[in-house]
Amino acid sequence: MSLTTPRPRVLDPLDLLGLDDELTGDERLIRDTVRDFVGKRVLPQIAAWFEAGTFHKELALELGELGLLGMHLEGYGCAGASATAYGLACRELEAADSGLRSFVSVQGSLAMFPIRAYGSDEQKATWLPRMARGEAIGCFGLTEWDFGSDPIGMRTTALRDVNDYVINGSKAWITNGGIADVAIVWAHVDPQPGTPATGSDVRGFVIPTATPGFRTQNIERKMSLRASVTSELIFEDCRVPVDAMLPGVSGMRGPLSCLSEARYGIVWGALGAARACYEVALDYAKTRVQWGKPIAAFQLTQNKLVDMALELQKGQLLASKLGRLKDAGELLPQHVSLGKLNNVREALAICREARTILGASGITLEYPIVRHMNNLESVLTYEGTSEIHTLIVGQAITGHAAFT
Ligand code: TGC
Ligand code: FAD
Repeated sequence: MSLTTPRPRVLDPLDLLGLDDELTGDERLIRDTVRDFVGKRVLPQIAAWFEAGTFHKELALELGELGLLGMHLEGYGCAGASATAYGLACRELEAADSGLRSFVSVQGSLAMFPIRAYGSDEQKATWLPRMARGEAIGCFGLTEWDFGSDPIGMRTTALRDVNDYVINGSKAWITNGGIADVAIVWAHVDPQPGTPATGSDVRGFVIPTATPGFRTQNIERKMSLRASVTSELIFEDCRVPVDAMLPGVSGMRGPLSCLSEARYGIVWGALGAARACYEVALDYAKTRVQWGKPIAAFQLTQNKLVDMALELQKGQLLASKLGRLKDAGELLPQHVSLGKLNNVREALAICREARTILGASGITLEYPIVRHMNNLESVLTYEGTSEIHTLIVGQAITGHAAFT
């Protein structure tokens, strides 16, 4: 006989299995704090920001005040939160907009994480406290115009000149680039002409964006992630001292390990965007009347809603499991690929299905669905495309690398 109090036998349409009931008190507090923040500060304005194509930089300070920047890191003003808490924050931020979660992912996982994990004491002390407070904004430059999924071939170089490195090249599609104070930039160091690039000479540099020879150019006319800044970083004889190099890592493991951190956040974040679309579609279906009854009463609409709710729960189970693995130090990059592949793919499918339930209304910015849908097109591509994550998992289960 069970001694626990039976739960009321009513399904929560947004959480059929009651998965959030398993959260700790601290995790619920983080969930509710972020939900409250985006509800008051972001949701009332996000459609206008998206339409105007602007990111409001002052949000950085507010996110810092909430302790969300680098929240899964220890020390230097970072909150040291659990992987699950970090995931929940990403989920609730992305329920508002993927651009907001992108900002937090890049700041915490792509810019602060490499400094925390591989930086010198001086780099950590200089940047991490200010970045945690949102006073300094970071970006991460790996991709180049000609090297996206296969970054090893990057052309950006850092050549040693006495006590400096001189950096030349460019990075493309860089989130936060045009508003950043510091860039984590990956480059081949002193490459030998004519030698095939293996990636072993790739090193990371911590570069203040005010350094002479460093400029940025924003990428305009995006139809996705419009409330996020995306830029090109350009280096023309950009001279940095040797101690700008991250001393603790060399080779592709450096940037790829940062990607694992950020991809983990996306596994959770995508669920937020999908949940927001499902919630709107469910409400709409209950009130939109055709043939004299709510469209929610039609079997085909119910079929859509049930599939959406089911995929949301499956995605949440996956994210929760990855969170437990991460906290136990057992999370493999391939686990993260499985999560990113599934949850972004399913989130996009949920948003598209939700859009059909709203009919014509679904295409306007009066509702969040088309915004989330368009945003998720970027999320499907960045941090490793769905094809690349398929190949990573494919290699793990067959033993054959099929990238080339
Ligand atoms: P490979 O030879 O397999 O590995 C090289 C070294 O790296 C290690 N490693 C990882 N470590 C941690 N996490 C991971 N995910 C790792 N993947 C590999 C590996 O163990 C090895 O270490 P070591 O010590 O033995 O040397 O790797 P590869 O260089 O052949 O890479 C293959 C491939 C295709 C998987 C990789 O290039 C890849 O993931 N490509 C996708 C590129 C990508 O995701 N770019 C993202 C750019 S950043 C971005 O999009 C930010 S969006 C920001 C936002 O707004 O949210
Ligand atoms: P490509 O690599 O050219 O791929 C094109 C297509 O070919 C894709 O469908 C891909 O899956 C497929 N493909 C490629 N190789 C294979 C293969 N071996 N087998 C099968 N199919 C394959 N990068 C950063 O470094 N920092 C950032 O902050 C950042 N932010 C971004 C923000 C936005 C809004 C966007 C859209 C991108 C951002 N990126 C960033 C870049 C992003 O990581 C790349 O776009 C992504 O890695 C894919 O590279 P690509 O666009 O060059 O596509």
